[in-house]
Amino acid sequence: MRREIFALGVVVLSFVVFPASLFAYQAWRTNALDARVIELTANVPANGGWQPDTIRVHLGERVRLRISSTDVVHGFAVPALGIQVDEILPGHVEEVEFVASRAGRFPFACTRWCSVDHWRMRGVIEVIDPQNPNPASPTFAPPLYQQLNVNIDAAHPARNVPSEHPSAVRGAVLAEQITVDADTRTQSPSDVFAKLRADAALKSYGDLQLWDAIAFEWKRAAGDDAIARGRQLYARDCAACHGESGKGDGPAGRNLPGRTVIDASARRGPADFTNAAQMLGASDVLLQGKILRGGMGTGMPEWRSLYTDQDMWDVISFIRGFVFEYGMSDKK
Ligand code: HEC
Ligand SMILES: [Cu+2]
Repeated sequence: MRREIFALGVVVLSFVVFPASLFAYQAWRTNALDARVIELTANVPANGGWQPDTIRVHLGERVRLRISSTDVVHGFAVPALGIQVDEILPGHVEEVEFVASRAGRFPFACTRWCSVDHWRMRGVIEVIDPQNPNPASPTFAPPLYQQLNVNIDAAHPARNVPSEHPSAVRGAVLAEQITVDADTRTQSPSDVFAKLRADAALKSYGDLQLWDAIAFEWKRAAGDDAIARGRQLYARDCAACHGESGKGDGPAGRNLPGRTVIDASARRGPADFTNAAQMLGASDVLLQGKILRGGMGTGMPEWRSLYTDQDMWDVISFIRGFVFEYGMSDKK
């Protein structure tokens, strides 16, 4: 009898009392910490972009953003806080809640191509610690291109250009015979080609075969997952200017600021990623430098405030496929 009462006790405790107290605790927590409600409206940049575009909150505060659109469909992302709202439909209110648990500046951006100037649609959430309202600005390690002294503003024509686009698919077949020993981040493909071409052991291979092996090595070093992630980032953030096919002919790239001001002979529209003579002369580090800093005086936006290092490597891995013939059509 004693035993049965004990067992019943255990059952009541584990199925009733414990869950109930957990539930009560959750409810108490949500009510106890009242969220600070902030209204945020999304407008195409021509109509003012984010209102407000600077959101200041205190460290430790629970914040509830109520986001609405006054015109077309927008998106909202704060990458550093892991916040993403895919769709903000006109006439609806999307709510996101977060606790401002870290002081600092957290850039946010629209993630939908809402208009030609979409990429200007950015803002920042500032989390201020009242105890320390003016902290020294954090120091970051300088980006790789600076550490390696790569001049990202210099022209980077390839020293060697293949007669046609190399193919990573053909290169896969050669991988057993041709060892491409290269650092695919810091060396440009054309420098790697020069090294292979000078290798007497590879004399029997034609130029295009060496290029194919290089194309495959770039793909292998990046990995299929990185290329697949890069494809998504590219579609969301780059294709409108650089074009679906990478040719620099996206609809948003046509009337960029700077294009009309600069010497008409200088092609300063979005870069053409299918141009082997240009792309093969650039190392991944150089491309990363341009992506994170943006092209001064042209419409190339900076991505340092929104992209992680991994995001940048992923998108570069994908872009390489426009010359190396991979990534565009494979489905994940
Ligand atoms: C608003 C239009 C626009 C968007 C969006 C854009 N770019 Fe660009 N991009 C440009 C322009 C214009 C240039 C040419 C800059 C120059 O001449 O220095 C450029 C240049 C570049 C270059 C330099 C190429 C080279 O060989 O020097 C890279 C790499 C690049 N963009 C990558 C990207 C990536 C990756 C994205 C998306 C994350 C992106 N761009 C989004 C307009 C854009
Ligand atoms: Cu937008």
